[in-house]
Amino acid sequence: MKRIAALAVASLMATGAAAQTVKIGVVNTFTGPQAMFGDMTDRAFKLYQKLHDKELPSGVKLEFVTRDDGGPNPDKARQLAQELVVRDRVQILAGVAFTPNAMAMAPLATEAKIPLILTNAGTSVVTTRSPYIVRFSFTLWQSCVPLGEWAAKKFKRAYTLVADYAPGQDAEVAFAQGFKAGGGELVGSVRVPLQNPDFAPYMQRVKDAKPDALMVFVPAGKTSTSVMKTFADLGLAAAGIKLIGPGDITTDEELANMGDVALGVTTVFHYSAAAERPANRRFVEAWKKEYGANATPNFAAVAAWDAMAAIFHVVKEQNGKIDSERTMELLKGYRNADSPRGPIAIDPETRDIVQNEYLREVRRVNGQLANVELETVATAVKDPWKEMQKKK
Ligand code: VNL
Repeated sequence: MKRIAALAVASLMATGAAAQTVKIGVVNTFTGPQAMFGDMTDRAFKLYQKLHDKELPSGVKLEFVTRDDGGPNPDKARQLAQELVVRDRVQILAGVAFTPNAMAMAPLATEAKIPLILTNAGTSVVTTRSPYIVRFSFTLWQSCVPLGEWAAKKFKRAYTLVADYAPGQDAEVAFAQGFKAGGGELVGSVRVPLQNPDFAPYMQRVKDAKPDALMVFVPAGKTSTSVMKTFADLGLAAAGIKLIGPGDITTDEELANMGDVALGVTTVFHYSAAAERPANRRFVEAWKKEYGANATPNFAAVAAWDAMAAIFHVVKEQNGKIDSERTMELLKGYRNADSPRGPIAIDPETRDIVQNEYLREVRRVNGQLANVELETVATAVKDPWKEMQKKK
């Protein structure tokens, strides 16, 4: 062991100004109904690097070691993260679509003192599980409180249907809080299995209750499309029930697969590929140039894009010699006034993202379905759940 270390040092010295490689371990979902998360994140990481590579200090390189957790599977995620840290000696961990996986990785980040940069996992509590976690995605509380407040102005009676795990529970509780505060009446709420759900019996129950609106949260991807289809097939739209939710249910890349049933669905979210901000136009244009005219980045892509910009920042500031404490210090003060989603910042106190929330409606734009931003319903939103905990 000692001899190997000595050899390594000798060979570094022999090459003079040694090339500095920063190793980043990625755990994400590349297979199953939520495979788009891995794909979007990977594409965003690669595109950012390609366009910004020259900004890295000379001799500094980023190396990615990427692993598929296969979906909501905390044991697998923990094991992969452990291998990345112990065997591959990564200096930063990134990615993670599913909350239970991020929760399982948190103690490892703490023990190994390795920053874990989340590009999805949106349950509020996640960032409290390790001082080494920083989140570049969103929380369900950020979108669902303003969604509930907006819905209360439009609808008297609402029903909620959420995937039965942590972020679904956050969405349900946050929406109820906003909706009831605005004077709305919640007539029912149902939680559906996370894996392989058949939405039909639940949708039938909702239809029978005759609410004005149905708020849905499910993990974004193919599952969003099956919700949309069942909603239409069982005649809820025809019965005059309005479908609303956080943007996961109208995830940009699935709109074409959903078809006209998605028209008019209203959501609150922090990112739409259709947003007119110049930074977003440039981002979407670069994406299409790289991945084809039919490729559309979504919220997972923008989270990874912004996370990579932050990784570049910490690598540049440290000249490629990554120290975990210094990295966390830099990430805590991180801000970007010009993200494709608008201004973002990391709250130094909670290490969670601060961002705007937009009210959007699915409309046809130039022949294609798009999440058209109608208004900014909340600016510079800190995670409302954490703000509430502080007051307790
Ligand atoms: C989560 C949140 C997962 C939103 C999602 O899809 C999503 C999570 C995998 O925190 O687990 O769209």
